[in-house]
Parts: sequence; C-alpha cells; structure tokens
Amino acid sequence: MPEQITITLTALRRKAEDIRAELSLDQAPPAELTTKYLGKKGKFNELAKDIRLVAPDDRKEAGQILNELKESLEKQINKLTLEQDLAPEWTDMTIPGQPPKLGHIHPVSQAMEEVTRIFERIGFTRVRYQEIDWDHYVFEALNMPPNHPARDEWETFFVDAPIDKKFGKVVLTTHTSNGQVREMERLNSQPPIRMINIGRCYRRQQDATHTQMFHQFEGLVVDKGITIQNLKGTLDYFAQEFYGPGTKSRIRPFHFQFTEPSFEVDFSCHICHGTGLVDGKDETGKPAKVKCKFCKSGWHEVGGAGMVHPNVLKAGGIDPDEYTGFAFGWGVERTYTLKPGLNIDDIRLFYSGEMRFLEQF
Ligand code: FA5
Repeated sequence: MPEQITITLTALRRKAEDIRAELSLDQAPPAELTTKYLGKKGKFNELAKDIRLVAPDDRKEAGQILNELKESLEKQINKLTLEQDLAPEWTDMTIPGQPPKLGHIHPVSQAMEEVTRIFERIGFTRVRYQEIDWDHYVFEALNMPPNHPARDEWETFFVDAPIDKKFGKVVLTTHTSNGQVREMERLNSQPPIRMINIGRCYRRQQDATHTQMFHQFEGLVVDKGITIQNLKGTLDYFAQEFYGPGTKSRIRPFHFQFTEPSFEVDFSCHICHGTGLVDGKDETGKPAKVKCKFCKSGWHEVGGAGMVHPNVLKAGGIDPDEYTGFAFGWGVERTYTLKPGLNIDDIRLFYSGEMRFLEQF
C-alpha cells in the first residue's frame, strides 16, 4: 500500500527553518549542539525521516531542502566551535566572589560554654582533667578499692598499657569524677574548692540516650560547713539559669560509692512544669488533663550528686572532720537535650556529622 502523503514542501521548509532558528538561539556548548542537532537521534535526522511522507514528484526538491539545512547547521556549529577555541581566557574581576561557607560552634561546645559561664558567675573555677587516667583517680581514690563490685557499673574501656604499682591500670575516664581528687591535689589539699570540671568520658554503651564518648560536667565544692542546703541551692540556681525561670530541681536518694548521702538529680519539665499533666482531650474528645508526653512524670533525670564521702576527702589529703563538701556530675548532652524548644530524642545525632541536624543550632 503506497505511503500516505502528509507533508508538503512548504511544511518541510517551515520545519527546516524552525530548526535553524532554534539553533541560532541555543546557548549550549558546541559539542552538545552537534549531538542535539546532527547526532543519530538529533533534530536533523528526525526531520529527514519525513522525506518518505513527501509526494514522489517533490522528493528531489525535499532532498535539496534537507541538504541545505544540514550544511547550514554544520556551518553554524563549526563557527561556534571556532569562536569557542579562539575565545581568550579571562576573568571578570567585578563579579562578586563566592563567600566561603561559615561553620559554627558545635551544639555540645555551646552547651559547655553556657554551663561554664553559669558556674563562673557564682565563683566556680573551670578546670579540665585528662580523659585517659589512672584507675587510682577514676575508682580507687573515689572509695572503690580493687575488686569492689561498684566498679562493674561503669562499663569501662581499659587501655592496654603497663600497670603502675601505685596508680594501677590506665583507663578511659568513665566520669569526670576523676577530677575530684586531682583538684584537691592541685590546690595542695587547701580548701576552699569550687571546681567545675568539664570533659570527655567513655563507656561501653550505645543507644538513643547513651554514646560511647560523651561529656560530663562535674561540680565540687569543699569548705568548712558545707551542707546539703548548699548543694540544693546550687542545683536550683543552675536549673533557673540553664532552663529558664520557674524551673525547679529535685533530689532523690541514690547510691554512689564516693558520696554519702547520694542523690539522683531531676529538673522539672518545662512543658508541664513538674505536674506530669498537660491540656488535652479524653477519649470522648472533651477537654481534659492528659499525661505529658515529653517527661511522662513531670521531671527529667540529669545525673548524680551527693555529699563528698569522707574517704574521698582523705584521699585528697583533706581532713573530713574539719571540711565537708558536695559534688555533682551530669551528662552535657542529656542536660542540653532537655532545653526548652529542643526536641532531640537521640543523642547520637550530635556525633553523626549530619549537617542538616547541626546547622539548626
Ligand atoms: C556518674 O557518672 C557520677 N560520677 C555522677 C556523680 C558525680 C555523682 C559526683 C555524685 C557526685 P552516672 O553514671 O549516673 O553518674 O552518670 C551521670 C550522667 O552522665 C547520666 O545521668 C547521664 O546524663 C550521663 N551519662 C552517663 N553515661 C552516659 C552515656 N553513655 N552517654 C551519654 N551520657 C551519659
């Protein structure tokens, strides 16, 4: 069956003109133009297929139209290639430069700076002790003699290093409490001591609320007549300064080898203000008080505290009959995630290197 004639010479000419006009406006580099217009699947070949739709008597003239088109496309592309090759390399010095991407301080470092400023205002001195330390400072001087079962709680990384006769094994510090006796020694066992020790700690733990490397800040105050009231006042002061006015602290009985009595420290939830309840709706849709999803109980636990054990004072060369003291140690990451406005449910994000997370601080 003869093929249907659908294209006149006039239409073919118009199509050829359109292709020429399109090329004259095309800004692509010459190599791309060759593929786009003269390549196997290019615009010229697409049009050339139409020749079978031209009336047999007009085919000769149609061939000429196509030949002229091909020649003019080649000429135009060659001209552009030549111009590109001959174009002098130059730089427009007036174009504004690309500003370098500015980083900012890591959120955990921001938190440490804030904690430092808060405690410095009430006379604490910021110190930092080694994160790889002797067993002596991490455990033994803190009333945990060798083989004491309390040591098991700390999930310690031990360093493969020679054991010292006096100081024992080398460990990655499991808590900043190693700074307690070190600070007493630094001050030649002469109170008053008001230390805030912030540093890295390591434990064999890994989940949404625990990382193998994390930070703690440790407060230590030793002087004559220091009582639990001084500890509680300091906790309340920190709670208000760090979390905002109205935040309360709460201490609950606990056990640490190096404090007696010992406590766990909680701060009131800024969403439900310590009540554990927020405005919501009951099953029938009526307004009602419902459980606060952020804290579930009204309070958030941040760390431990207590009155310095007499054996620890003795290890630091201080007479426990003359002096008393309090200490506390909290996780920086944990304390920071509870700030109003932050909703971080996995502290591993801090160390993920995920820019979409870090750029928000
Ligand atoms: C201690 O580390 C005690 N040294 C605290 C202390 C100091 C008590 C002085 C008394 C006197 P604990 O193991 O509970 O206690 O840790 C304290 C806080 O550190 C925890 O509440 C948590 O906020 C943080 N923390 C502990 N382990 C991790 C971890 N693997 N990742 C992140 N934060 C952690």
